[in-house]
Amino acid sequence: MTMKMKTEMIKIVDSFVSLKKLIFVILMGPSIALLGCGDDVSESSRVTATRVERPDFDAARAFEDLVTQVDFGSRVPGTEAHRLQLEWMEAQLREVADTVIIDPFDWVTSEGESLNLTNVIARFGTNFDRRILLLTHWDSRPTADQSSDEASKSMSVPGANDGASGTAVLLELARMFSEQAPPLGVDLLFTDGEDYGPTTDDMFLGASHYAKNRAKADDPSFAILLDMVADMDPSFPVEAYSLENAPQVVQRVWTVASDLGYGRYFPMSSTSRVLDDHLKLIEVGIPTIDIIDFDYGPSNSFWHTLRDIPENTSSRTLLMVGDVVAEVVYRNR
Ligand code: 1BN
Ligand code: ZN
Repeated sequence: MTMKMKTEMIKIVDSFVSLKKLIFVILMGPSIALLGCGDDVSESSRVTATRVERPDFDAARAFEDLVTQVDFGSRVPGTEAHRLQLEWMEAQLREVADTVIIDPFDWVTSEGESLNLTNVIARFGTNFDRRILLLTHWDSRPTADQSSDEASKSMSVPGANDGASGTAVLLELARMFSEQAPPLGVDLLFTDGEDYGPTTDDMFLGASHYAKNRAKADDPSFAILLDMVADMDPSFPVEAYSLENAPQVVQRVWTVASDLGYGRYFPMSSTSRVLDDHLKLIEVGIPTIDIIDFDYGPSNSFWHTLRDIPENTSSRTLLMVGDVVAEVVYRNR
Protein backbone atom coordinates (compact mmCIF):
# COMPACT_ATOMS: atom_id res chain seq x y z
CA MET A 1 0.00 0.00 0.00
CA THR A 2 1.46 3.38 -0.98
CA MET A 3 1.53 6.45 1.22
CA LYS A 4 -0.84 8.09 -1.21
CA MET A 5 -3.37 5.34 -0.57
CA LYS A 6 -3.31 6.26 3.11
CA THR A 7 -4.74 9.68 2.48
CA GLU A 8 -6.16 10.99 5.70
CA MET A 9 -9.78 12.07 5.80
CA ILE A 10 -10.62 14.12 8.86
CA LYS A 11 -14.14 15.10 9.56
CA ILE A 12 -14.79 17.32 12.54
CA VAL A 13 -18.37 16.73 13.47
CA ASP A 14 -18.83 19.12 16.37
CA SER A 15 -16.89 21.89 18.07
CA PHE A 16 -13.99 21.03 20.36
CA VAL A 17 -15.19 21.52 23.96
CA SER A 18 -12.87 18.97 25.44
CA LEU A 19 -9.83 17.42 23.84
CA LYS A 20 -9.42 14.80 26.57
CA LYS A 21 -10.86 12.20 24.34
CA LEU A 22 -10.41 11.66 20.65
CA ILE A 23 -12.14 8.86 18.86
CA PHE A 24 -10.38 7.91 15.70
CA VAL A 25 -12.16 5.62 13.37
CA ILE A 26 -9.54 4.38 10.99
CA LEU A 27 -11.12 2.91 7.93
CA MET A 28 -8.47 0.86 6.16
CA GLY A 29 -10.18 -0.56 3.12
CA PRO A 30 -13.06 -2.69 4.31
CA SER A 31 -11.84 -2.89 7.93
CA ILE A 32 -12.50 -0.37 10.66
CA ALA A 33 -10.06 -0.14 13.60
CA LEU A 34 -10.96 1.74 16.78
CA LEU A 35 -7.64 3.09 18.01
CA GLY A 36 -8.38 5.26 21.01
CA CYS A 37 -11.32 5.72 23.35
CA GLY A 38 -11.01 7.65 26.61
CA ASP A 39 -13.63 7.74 29.34
CA ASP A 40 -14.01 11.33 30.51
CA VAL A 41 -15.06 13.29 27.46
CA SER A 42 -17.96 15.70 27.77
CA GLU A 43 -21.09 14.85 25.84
CA SER A 44 -20.77 17.96 23.72
CA SER A 45 -17.35 17.18 22.31
CA ARG A 46 -17.61 14.72 19.53
CA VAL A 47 -14.63 14.45 17.22
CA THR A 48 -14.59 11.84 14.56
CA ALA A 49 -11.63 11.37 12.30
CA THR A 50 -11.99 8.99 9.40
CA ARG A 51 -9.19 7.68 7.29
CA VAL A 52 -10.53 6.55 3.94
CA GLU A 53 -8.25 4.98 1.43
CA ARG A 54 -8.10 6.84 -1.82
CA PRO A 55 -7.27 4.25 -4.46
CA ASP A 56 -4.58 5.14 -6.98
CA PHE A 57 -5.79 6.84 -10.14
CA ASP A 58 -4.93 4.49 -13.03
CA ALA A 59 -3.63 6.99 -15.58
CA ALA A 60 -2.63 4.28 -18.08
CA ARG A 61 -6.21 3.04 -18.19
CA ALA A 62 -7.53 6.61 -18.45
CA PHE A 63 -5.20 7.23 -21.38
CA GLU A 64 -6.42 4.02 -23.05
CA ASP A 65 -9.95 5.39 -22.69
CA LEU A 66 -8.89 8.66 -24.29
CA VAL A 67 -7.47 6.76 -27.28
CA THR A 68 -10.56 4.52 -27.49
CA GLN A 69 -12.76 7.61 -27.84
CA VAL A 70 -10.61 9.19 -30.53
CA ASP A 71 -10.59 5.84 -32.37
CA PHE A 72 -14.40 5.98 -32.60
CA GLY A 73 -13.91 9.10 -34.74
CA SER A 74 -15.00 12.66 -33.91
CA ARG A 75 -18.00 12.33 -31.56
CA VAL A 76 -20.08 14.82 -33.48
CA PRO A 77 -23.84 14.62 -32.80
CA GLY A 78 -25.61 12.66 -35.54
CA THR A 79 -22.56 10.56 -36.50
CA GLU A 80 -21.83 6.85 -36.03
CA ALA A 81 -18.86 7.75 -33.81
CA HIS A 82 -21.20 9.68 -31.50
CA ARG A 83 -23.57 6.69 -31.32
CA LEU A 84 -20.72 4.22 -30.66
CA GLN A 85 -19.25 6.40 -27.92
CA LEU A 86 -22.62 6.71 -26.18
CA GLU A 87 -23.08 2.93 -26.24
CA TRP A 88 -19.54 2.39 -24.91
CA MET A 89 -19.82 5.00 -22.13
CA GLU A 90 -23.11 3.55 -20.96
CA ALA A 91 -21.62 0.04 -20.83
CA GLN A 92 -18.57 1.27 -18.87
CA LEU A 93 -20.72 3.12 -16.35
CA ARG A 94 -23.29 0.32 -15.89
CA GLU A 95 -20.40 -1.87 -14.65
CA VAL A 96 -19.61 0.44 -11.75
CA ALA A 97 -22.26 3.05 -10.89
CA ASP A 98 -25.20 2.69 -8.50
CA THR A 99 -27.49 4.31 -11.08
CA VAL A 100 -27.00 5.30 -14.70
CA ILE A 101 -29.42 7.74 -16.33
CA ILE A 102 -29.52 8.18 -20.09
CA ASP A 103 -31.21 11.50 -20.80
CA PRO A 104 -31.91 12.14 -24.51
CA PHE A 105 -33.07 15.58 -25.66
CA ASP A 106 -33.49 17.49 -28.89
CA TRP A 107 -32.17 20.84 -29.97
CA VAL A 108 -32.81 22.93 -33.09
CA THR A 109 -29.78 25.08 -33.91
CA SER A 110 -29.87 28.71 -34.96
CA GLU A 111 -29.32 27.41 -38.50
CA GLY A 112 -32.43 25.21 -38.22
CA GLU A 113 -30.63 21.88 -37.86
CA SER A 114 -32.26 19.30 -35.54
CA LEU A 115 -29.87 17.55 -33.18
CA ASN A 116 -30.47 14.42 -31.11
CA LEU A 117 -28.33 14.83 -28.01
CA THR A 118 -27.89 12.72 -24.89
CA ASN A 119 -26.64 13.53 -21.42
CA VAL A 120 -25.37 10.64 -19.31
CA ILE A 121 -25.48 10.69 -15.52
CA ALA A 122 -23.84 8.13 -13.24
CA ARG A 123 -24.68 8.27 -9.54
CA PHE A 124 -22.67 6.95 -6.58
CA GLY A 125 -23.84 6.84 -2.95
CA THR A 126 -27.45 7.65 -3.74
CA ASN A 127 -28.31 7.41 -0.01
CA PHE A 128 -26.21 10.50 0.85
CA ASP A 129 -27.86 13.93 1.07
CA ARG A 130 -24.50 15.66 0.83
CA ARG A 131 -23.41 15.40 -2.80
CA ILE A 132 -20.95 16.79 -5.26
CA LEU A 133 -21.21 16.86 -9.05
CA LEU A 134 -18.34 16.23 -11.46
CA LEU A 135 -18.96 17.01 -15.11
CA THR A 136 -17.31 17.03 -18.49
CA HIS A 137 -18.47 17.10 -22.10
CA TRP A 138 -18.29 13.95 -24.21
CA ASP A 139 -19.05 15.37 -27.67
CA SER A 140 -16.51 16.76 -30.09
CA ARG A 141 -16.66 19.81 -32.31
CA PRO A 142 -17.97 19.42 -35.88
CA THR A 143 -15.63 22.05 -37.31
CA ALA A 144 -11.91 22.59 -36.79
CA ASP A 145 -12.54 26.29 -37.23
CA GLN A 146 -9.33 27.45 -35.54
CA SER A 147 -7.18 25.65 -38.14
CA SER A 148 -4.83 27.84 -40.10
CA ASP A 149 -5.58 26.22 -43.47
CA GLU A 150 -8.99 26.60 -45.11
CA ALA A 151 -9.34 22.93 -46.11
CA SER A 152 -9.14 21.78 -42.47
CA LYS A 153 -11.66 24.29 -41.12
CA SER A 154 -14.65 22.26 -42.32
CA MET A 155 -13.35 18.97 -40.88
CA SER A 156 -14.30 17.72 -37.40
CA VAL A 157 -12.00 17.95 -34.39
CA PRO A 158 -10.55 14.62 -33.16
CA GLY A 159 -11.07 15.92 -29.62
CA ALA A 160 -8.37 14.02 -27.74
CA ASN A 161 -8.01 16.89 -25.30
CA ASP A 162 -11.28 18.70 -26.02
CA GLY A 163 -13.86 16.07 -25.06
CA ALA A 164 -12.05 12.75 -24.59
CA SER A 165 -9.72 13.87 -21.78
CA GLY A 166 -12.37 14.89 -19.25
CA THR A 167 -14.46 11.86 -20.16
CA ALA A 168 -11.46 9.57 -19.61
CA VAL A 169 -10.80 11.09 -16.17
CA LEU A 170 -14.42 10.77 -15.06
CA LEU A 171 -14.69 7.17 -16.31
CA GLU A 172 -11.58 6.26 -14.32
CA LEU A 173 -12.95 8.04 -11.25
CA ALA A 174 -16.17 6.04 -11.68
CA ARG A 175 -14.13 2.84 -11.40
CA MET A 176 -12.36 4.25 -8.35
CA PHE A 177 -15.68 5.06 -6.65
CA SER A 178 -16.90 1.50 -7.16
CA GLU A 179 -13.66 0.13 -5.67
CA GLN A 180 -13.76 2.43 -2.63
CA ALA A 181 -17.02 4.20 -1.90
CA PRO A 182 -16.51 7.95 -1.37
CA PRO A 183 -17.60 9.45 1.97
CA LEU A 184 -20.39 11.44 0.29
CA GLY A 185 -22.63 11.18 -2.76
CA VAL A 186 -21.02 11.81 -6.14
CA ASP A 187 -22.82 12.36 -9.43
CA LEU A 188 -20.98 12.28 -12.74
CA LEU A 189 -22.53 14.24 -15.61
CA PHE A 190 -21.33 13.70 -19.18
CA THR A 191 -22.81 16.55 -21.21
CA ASP A 192 -23.54 16.41 -24.92
CA GLY A 193 -23.53 19.36 -27.32
CA GLU A 194 -21.02 21.45 -25.39
CA ASP A 195 -18.97 22.13 -28.50
CA TYR A 196 -21.48 22.12 -31.37
CA GLY A 197 -21.35 25.76 -32.42
CA PRO A 198 -20.19 27.42 -34.49
CA THR A 199 -21.22 30.16 -32.03
CA THR A 200 -22.05 29.99 -28.35
CA ASP A 201 -25.77 30.11 -29.31
CA ASP A 202 -25.43 26.39 -30.04
CA MET A 203 -22.95 25.38 -27.36
CA PHE A 204 -23.25 24.22 -23.72
CA LEU A 205 -26.49 22.47 -24.73
CA GLY A 206 -26.25 19.48 -22.38
CA ALA A 207 -25.30 21.61 -19.38
CA SER A 208 -28.19 23.94 -20.15
CA HIS A 209 -30.61 20.99 -20.46
CA TYR A 210 -29.36 19.53 -17.16
CA ALA A 211 -29.63 22.87 -15.35
CA LYS A 212 -33.25 23.34 -16.47
CA ASN A 213 -34.48 19.77 -15.95
CA ARG A 214 -32.53 18.46 -12.95
CA ALA A 215 -34.18 17.16 -9.77
CA LYS A 216 -33.41 20.14 -7.52
CA ALA A 217 -33.68 17.99 -4.39
CA ASP A 218 -30.48 16.24 -5.51
CA ASP A 219 -28.52 19.46 -6.03
CA PRO A 220 -24.87 19.15 -5.02
CA SER A 221 -23.06 21.48 -2.61
CA PHE A 222 -20.74 22.29 -5.50
CA ALA A 223 -19.64 21.06 -8.91
CA ILE A 224 -16.36 20.68 -10.76
CA LEU A 225 -16.14 20.82 -14.55
CA LEU A 226 -13.18 19.22 -16.33
CA ASP A 227 -12.36 20.43 -19.84
CA MET A 228 -9.13 20.05 -21.81
CA VAL A 229 -7.26 18.20 -19.08
CA ALA A 230 -4.62 16.26 -21.04
CA ASP A 231 -2.22 18.81 -22.55
CA MET A 232 1.42 17.57 -22.51
CA ASP A 233 2.45 20.96 -21.16
CA PRO A 234 -0.25 21.47 -18.56
CA SER A 235 -1.30 24.63 -16.81
CA PHE A 236 -4.52 25.10 -14.88
CA PRO A 237 -4.73 28.72 -13.80
CA VAL A 238 -7.81 29.71 -11.81
CA GLU A 239 -10.69 30.39 -14.21
CA ALA A 240 -12.22 33.82 -13.52
CA TYR A 241 -15.96 32.96 -13.58
CA SER A 242 -15.16 30.11 -11.18
CA LEU A 243 -13.35 32.44 -8.81
CA GLU A 244 -16.12 35.03 -8.91
CA ASN A 245 -18.96 32.55 -8.38
CA ALA A 246 -17.42 29.69 -6.38
CA PRO A 247 -14.37 31.10 -4.54
CA GLN A 248 -14.50 28.49 -1.78
CA VAL A 249 -14.48 25.65 -4.26
CA VAL A 250 -11.51 27.23 -6.07
CA GLN A 251 -9.72 27.55 -2.73
CA ARG A 252 -10.38 23.92 -1.88
CA VAL A 253 -9.28 22.51 -5.24
CA TRP A 254 -6.16 24.63 -5.68
CA THR A 255 -5.14 23.90 -2.07
CA VAL A 256 -5.46 20.17 -2.70
CA ALA A 257 -3.39 20.53 -5.88
CA SER A 258 -0.68 22.27 -3.88
CA ASP A 259 -0.87 19.68 -1.09
CA LEU A 260 -0.33 16.91 -3.64
CA GLY A 261 2.74 18.65 -5.07
CA TYR A 262 1.06 19.90 -8.24
CA GLY A 263 1.19 23.58 -7.27
CA ARG A 264 3.30 24.66 -10.23
CA TYR A 265 0.67 23.29 -12.61
CA PHE A 266 -2.21 24.91 -10.68
CA PRO A 267 -1.08 28.53 -10.31
CA MET A 268 -3.33 30.46 -7.93
CA SER A 269 -2.04 33.81 -9.05
CA SER A 270 -2.94 33.76 -12.72
CA THR A 271 -6.41 33.57 -14.23
CA SER A 272 -8.06 32.76 -17.51
CA ARG A 273 -11.71 33.47 -18.38
CA VAL A 274 -13.59 30.87 -20.41
CA LEU A 275 -17.24 30.48 -21.40
CA ASP A 276 -18.06 26.86 -20.67
CA ASP A 277 -20.62 24.43 -19.24
CA HIS A 278 -19.99 25.66 -15.68
CA LEU A 279 -21.82 28.93 -16.39
CA LYS A 280 -25.11 27.06 -16.96
CA LEU A 281 -24.88 25.55 -13.47
CA ILE A 282 -23.77 28.80 -11.88
CA GLU A 283 -26.86 30.47 -13.42
CA VAL A 284 -29.13 28.11 -11.46
CA GLY A 285 -27.26 28.55 -8.19
CA ILE A 286 -24.84 25.62 -8.17
CA PRO A 287 -21.33 26.87 -7.29
CA THR A 288 -19.26 25.39 -10.10
CA ILE A 289 -15.63 25.70 -11.12
CA ASP A 290 -13.91 24.89 -14.39
CA ILE A 291 -10.58 23.09 -14.33
CA ILE A 292 -9.46 23.95 -17.86
CA ASP A 293 -6.14 24.27 -19.63
CA PHE A 294 -7.01 26.86 -22.24
CA ASP A 295 -3.48 27.04 -23.62
CA TYR A 296 -3.22 23.90 -25.72
CA GLY A 297 -0.10 23.79 -27.88
CA PRO A 298 2.02 26.85 -28.65
CA SER A 299 -0.26 29.90 -28.28
CA ASN A 300 -3.29 27.57 -28.00
CA SER A 301 -2.69 26.55 -31.63
CA PHE A 302 -3.99 22.96 -31.17
CA TRP A 303 -7.41 24.07 -29.87
CA HIS A 304 -10.29 23.38 -32.31
CA THR A 305 -7.87 22.06 -34.93
CA LEU A 306 -6.90 18.68 -36.38
CA ARG A 307 -3.90 18.70 -34.02
CA ASP A 308 -6.11 17.83 -31.05
CA ILE A 309 -4.88 14.22 -31.13
CA PRO A 310 -3.59 11.70 -28.54
CA GLU A 311 0.02 12.38 -29.59
CA ASN A 312 -0.43 15.92 -28.25
CA THR A 313 -1.78 14.73 -24.90
CA SER A 314 -0.23 13.03 -21.87
CA SER A 315 -1.31 10.45 -19.32
CA ARG A 316 0.73 12.38 -16.72
CA THR A 317 -1.69 15.29 -17.03
CA LEU A 318 -4.67 12.95 -16.69
CA LEU A 319 -2.99 11.61 -13.56
CA MET A 320 -2.56 14.99 -11.89
CA VAL A 321 -6.14 16.03 -12.61
CA GLY A 322 -7.47 12.62 -11.55
CA ASP A 323 -5.45 12.76 -8.33
CA VAL A 324 -6.63 16.28 -7.48
CA VAL A 325 -10.32 15.58 -8.09
CA ALA A 326 -10.15 12.24 -6.26
CA GLU A 327 -8.48 13.90 -3.27
CA VAL A 328 -11.20 16.58 -3.17
CA VAL A 329 -13.81 13.80 -3.14
CA TYR A 330 -12.19 11.60 -0.49
CA ARG A 331 -10.97 14.46 1.72
CA ASN A 332 -14.34 14.76 3.33
CA ARG A 333 -14.27 18.25 4.86
C1 1BN B 1 -13.86 24.96 -24.34
C2 1BN B 1 -13.42 23.96 -25.13
N1 1BN B 1 -14.82 25.58 -25.02
C3 1BN B 1 -14.96 24.98 -26.19
N2 1BN B 1 -14.11 23.98 -26.26
C4 1BN B 1 -15.59 26.68 -24.55
C5 1BN B 1 -15.29 27.95 -25.26
C6 1BN B 1 -16.31 28.59 -25.95
C7 1BN B 1 -14.05 28.51 -25.23
C8 1BN B 1 -16.08 29.79 -26.61
C9 1BN B 1 -13.81 29.71 -25.89
C10 1BN B 1 -14.81 30.35 -26.59
ZN1 ZN C 1 -14.00 22.84 -27.82
